[in-house]
Amino acid sequence: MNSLPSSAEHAATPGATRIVKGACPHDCPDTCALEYHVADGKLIDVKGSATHSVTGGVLCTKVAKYPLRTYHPTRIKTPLKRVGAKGEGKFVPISWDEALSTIASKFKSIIAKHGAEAILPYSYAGNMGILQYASMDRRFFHALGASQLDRTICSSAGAAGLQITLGARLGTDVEAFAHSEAIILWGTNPITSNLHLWSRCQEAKRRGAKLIAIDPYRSLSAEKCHQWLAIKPGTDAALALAMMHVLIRDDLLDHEYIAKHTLGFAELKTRVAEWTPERAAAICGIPANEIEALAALYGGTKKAAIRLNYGMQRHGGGGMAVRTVACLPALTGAWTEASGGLLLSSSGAYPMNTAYLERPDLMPRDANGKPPRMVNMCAIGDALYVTSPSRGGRTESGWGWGLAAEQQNPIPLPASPLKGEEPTPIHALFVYNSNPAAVAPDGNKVLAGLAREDLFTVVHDIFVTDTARYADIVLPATTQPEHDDIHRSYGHYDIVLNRRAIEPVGESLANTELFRRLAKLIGLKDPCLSESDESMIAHAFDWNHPTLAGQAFDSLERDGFLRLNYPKKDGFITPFLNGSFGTPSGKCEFYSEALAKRGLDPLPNYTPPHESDECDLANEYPLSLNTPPARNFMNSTFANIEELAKPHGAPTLQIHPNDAARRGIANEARVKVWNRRGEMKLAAKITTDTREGVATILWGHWRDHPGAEGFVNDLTSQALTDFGQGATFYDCRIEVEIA
Ligand SMILES: Nc1nc2c(c(=O)[nH]1)N[C@H]1C(S)=C(S)[C@@H](COP(=O)(O)OP(=O)(O)OC[C@H]3O[C@@H](n4cnc5c(=O)[nH]c(N)nc54)[C@H](O)[C@@H]3O)O[C@H]1N2
Ligand SMILES: Nc1nc2c(c(=O)[nH]1)N[C@H]1C(S)=C(S)[C@@H](COP(=O)(O)OP(=O)(O)OC[C@H]3O[C@@H](n4cnc5c(=O)[nH]c(N)nc54)[C@H](O)[C@@H]3O)O[C@H]1N2
Ligand code: SF4
Ligand SMILES: [Mo]
Repeated sequence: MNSLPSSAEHAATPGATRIVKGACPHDCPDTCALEYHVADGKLIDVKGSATHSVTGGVLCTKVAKYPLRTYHPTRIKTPLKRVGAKGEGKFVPISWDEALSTIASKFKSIIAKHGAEAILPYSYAGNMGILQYASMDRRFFHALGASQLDRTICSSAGAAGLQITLGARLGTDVEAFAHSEAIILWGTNPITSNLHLWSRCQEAKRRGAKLIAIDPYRSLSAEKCHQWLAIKPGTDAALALAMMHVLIRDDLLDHEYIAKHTLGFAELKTRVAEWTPERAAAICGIPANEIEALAALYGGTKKAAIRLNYGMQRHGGGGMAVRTVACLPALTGAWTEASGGLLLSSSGAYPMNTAYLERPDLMPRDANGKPPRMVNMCAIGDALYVTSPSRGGRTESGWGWGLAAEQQNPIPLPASPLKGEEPTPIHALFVYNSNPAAVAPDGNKVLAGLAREDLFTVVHDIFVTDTARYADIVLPATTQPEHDDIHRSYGHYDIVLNRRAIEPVGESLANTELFRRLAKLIGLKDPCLSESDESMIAHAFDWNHPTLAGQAFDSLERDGFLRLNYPKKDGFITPFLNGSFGTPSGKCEFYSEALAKRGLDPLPNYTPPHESDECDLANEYPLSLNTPPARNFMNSTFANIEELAKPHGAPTLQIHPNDAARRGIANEARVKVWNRRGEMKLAAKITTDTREGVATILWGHWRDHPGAEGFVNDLTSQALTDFGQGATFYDCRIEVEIA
């Protein structure tokens, strides 16, 4: 490991508290600047930085209790070897030497027998630090020639939608929301998932702004807005098209902005002429007069901000929905006000040295110059479990995945995510920063895959998660105060530095150090595979880029954070004030030539969900299932911390009184929820918080949570979105009955 860096070096008097600057690593747009309070080498408290304006000295409940996680009694402290059956969770401690040499020799024999593509890394955003998320790990798997993982589980549909319309992942400055006159929370629940944006919304509300939530579920945030529009899941694009219809019909437009900075207004006008509020009302389940009022409010001020988030993306038409909603601010000229516009993600703002950090050039190429195959992480169930393109047979082949595909899932399956004539099955899975047994859709298939006797699985984590229970080797990972890192954000425009404050707990190793050691042991020779964390931190951004002009690493070290240079108005970043969109035309593209060239609809449109009210399954499975994240957890992270899990309680199925009455379900009755993919038993909670026709389970528990049998993601689907090949967790039909 590296020696403790400068900020941690000040040897304090015994008992005295030392403060080390950090960054929150969790998958949250706020990327708070932290202060680690350390006494006698122990982390005693974590506070939000008061000088970092976005954080404002405030943390969410989860991270405010961080020492509980860092020193949790169930933390993995040494490498472990499985001694029970896969899934049983029985392990014995082993040394790092034994663990790493087992992995190295297993990988070598798999490569010799099946080729390196039989090895698949599986990682996501357990740690969003630039180093711990994607640096040495990527270099290692690239040099090995392993299959590539397409990391699509969260934001790829929305990223693709934004790219088409705006050409960039940039948006309204989170701090400018405080000055908006109208705020639309569209498919987002910031009290849970974006606390520091919510505090700005509240400030705007106190100043007289009108707040509206568009959501099938009356979330904690929707409850505190002036109005809740209970939209039918997956129909947001229809609503946006009708809003544009009204804006154009009533001339609530910024003609100058449209003329200068947009492309295809005439074509858009023709398209939305068909989208009367009445037509949209029939699709969205929102009355036409409410659509009219929403459009009038939105068009009545340029200080109208849309916080658009993932609710609408996790449906078959999610990419098109984002592309369509993203057209709104250019029509009214809301981009000309700092407190107008739209925010989905700001992650595209940073001048990243991605090629340097990840070294894709290390990947081997086949005779046609193609790099190793790509496996979509949303379809890990199929990728692990169905190892043949014929899908039915092969149970006898020694791949050992047991149950026949038909037996497991009688509905027609999507094409195998393993491309090629006779694809090589995955023989080794290396999981870190993720928990696929809990977070990936179609969980029964994921578990059947993880249970394959011929699959060698390694899990690097802080706890024995639902996935780690299936591992052959489990490796202990550090928590954020135990390693160095540098962060970008997807909700603000700052770089935040994280300095190591304490020694690693037990024998835990950071992701970067793990892959450095493994590369050496396997005999991978490229010098980049031994680069230090400090050097990668220094090279993570292009410091000569205009967005960093006049800024220096030294100030980052001193303050813990710094803000990128972007056009400002009233002191806030206002990215599209003067147009400068990232699209091929440099304009906001109502009409997209890039889509037309691919034979796709070049204009905004409504694409129904895969499992819509009109689909073939709707009679058998009349309800939609919505499974957004719970406030006290971070995806499946924190759900094992008693102090956070207890206040949340057992999972419940929230169901509308009319849907409950039709099924004779009383409040708190135990119900069975099922579809052709899986089932779950839990208590019903009858409430008008979820719209009729939609049942809601707040998600984040681990599989073995008391009070429920079965699991949320056993019900969800591996089908992908229209753009970006993203996940469709909320595009899910179910039926419910008394258990
Ligand atoms: N506390 C906490 N914070 C988190 C997370 C967590 O698990 N816990 N997860 C983090 C991650 S990984 C992410 S990606 C973000 C997610 O951040 P957000 O996208 O803001 O997620 P939610 O806050 O759940 O809000 C999604 C809302 O969309 C609604 N919804 C579902 N379907 C539709 C639809 O078709 N249309 C519309 N309009 N709304 C719909 C849901 O009911 C839900 O209220 O949050 C991050 N922050
Ligand atoms: N039903 C349903 N399913 C969903 C969603 C939903 O809304 N509904 N949301 C989806 C979304 S948006 C996302 S982003 C995914 C999230 O999926 P994941 O990114 O897999 O999120 P987590 O469940 O938090 O798992 C992260 C794991 O990484 C570990 N970890 C943390 N830090 C480190 C580290 O430094 N090193 C290593 N090696 N491990 C570390 C944590 O302990 C944890 O076990 O889930 C998706 N699944
Ligand atoms: S999870 Fe989000 S709100 Fe909580 S401390 Fe981390 S960045 Fe801040
Ligand atoms: Mo996510």
